[in-house]
Amino acid sequence: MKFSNDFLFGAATAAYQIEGAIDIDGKGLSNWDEFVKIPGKTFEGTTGDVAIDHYHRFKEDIKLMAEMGLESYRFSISWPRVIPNGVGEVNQKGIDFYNAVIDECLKYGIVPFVTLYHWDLPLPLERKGGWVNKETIDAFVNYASVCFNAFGDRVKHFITFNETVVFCGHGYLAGAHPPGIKDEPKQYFQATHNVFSAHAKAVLAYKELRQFGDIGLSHVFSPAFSVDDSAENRWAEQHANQFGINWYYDPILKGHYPEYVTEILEKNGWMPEILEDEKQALIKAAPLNDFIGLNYYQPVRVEKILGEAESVEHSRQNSTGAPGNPSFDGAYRTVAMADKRYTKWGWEISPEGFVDGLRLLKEYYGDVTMYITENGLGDEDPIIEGEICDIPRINFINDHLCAVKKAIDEGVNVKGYYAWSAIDLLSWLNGYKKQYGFIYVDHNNNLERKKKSSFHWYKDVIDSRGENLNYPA
Ligand code: BGP
Repeated sequence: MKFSNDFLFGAATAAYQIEGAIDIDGKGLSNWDEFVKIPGKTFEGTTGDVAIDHYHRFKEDIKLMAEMGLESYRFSISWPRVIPNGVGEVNQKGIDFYNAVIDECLKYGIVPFVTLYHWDLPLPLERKGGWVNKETIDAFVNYASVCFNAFGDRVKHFITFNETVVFCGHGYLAGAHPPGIKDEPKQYFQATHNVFSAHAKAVLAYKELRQFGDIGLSHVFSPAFSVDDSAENRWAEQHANQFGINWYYDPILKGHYPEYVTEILEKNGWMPEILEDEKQALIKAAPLNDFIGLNYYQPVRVEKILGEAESVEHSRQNSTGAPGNPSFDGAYRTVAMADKRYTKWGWEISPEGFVDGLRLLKEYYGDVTMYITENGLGDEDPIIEGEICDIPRINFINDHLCAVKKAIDEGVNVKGYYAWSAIDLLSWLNGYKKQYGFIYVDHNNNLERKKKSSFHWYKDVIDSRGENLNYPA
């Protein structure tokens, strides 16, 4: 029951959620630095101004990760720390910081897995239209090239974008992430297309440098399953997966969009503007992607909306991931089911859905290399006699690693697993209350770090290469 020796056991974070130091050492402001200051946008007004102060404590944090036996650390680079205005001058102190983080990882033999864009867009670019503005594509490719040149000698795994569906969906449909726009499907599809174009052009730029590393992108993977066997709900499942999976992976892996979706976009006037050079970049880059990343937290259970389309009053609460909303096009709704298990935040716990979803991806995209770039349990961890006893997290990760092993044994090509998160950090909309880490951060005591039960458990899993997992009978 061991995972192969080249399988990477890792854990992940993202810059805005850990670094703090938002205006130190030449860093420019990001769209998030501004957005979190708008009243009501985040849980109890929490911000990443200080976060967990990783900017000043990264050595201590990476030392702990090494002690945990982590083989790989996925973290993101803050674009405005590297290029404060998004374009133009490069901030050497930003480059120095990430060089130090990378070198610290390598000192312990930890493989750095670097995300270039985990949602913090330089503010001047957001002001000029953000991802709807095509200038952002070139700005990203330039920023990516700066990173390849600065870090590519030591970083051999790059993720261009994290979860396009989340930052564009929340940005242009739900209004819950910057730029806070609601119900604008035309802008939403334009933003996603611009992101895919930026990805494709960055892949081409990377391959031209011949740095002999791997590049891909990460998508939140929430496979849709019908609530029952009825024809209409089966239709809802297909429809949801076309919009939620194929729209996101087809342009990357096949170099073109799924016809099912484009026909609907044409009919509704939602089709994005696709320039010829972007079309060519997608086609050329498709075979050059080395992997896809999957962030799996939960599947979605769907049923078709019969009759009048429902509308939803968007709020922070109904944008934080629990089922219960109609789809943007009013075609189906996501539902919580009586026979399923849910977290305190209403996210379904389903390792079975993970295996089924991985099977589905294999069916769609064949033998593509995959990394699970996020998976984990958001919880309020119990503290008993000073110990952080996060047993539910241990059970969650155990069951999901077993699901990954099962899929691998069935021939799905998964090369690594990154728990979300390495250390407790800021949840974008849920503040510091929702914890994910192996390492606890005490916000009442100078951000002191403390190992949780799961820290010791994950170390044992890595040491035994998964042999001591509690596999289902
Ligand atoms: C993913 C993001 C992460 C992280 C995680 C947990 O979508 O890539 O950055 O935040 O979700 O989400 P939450 O903090 O909302 O529970």
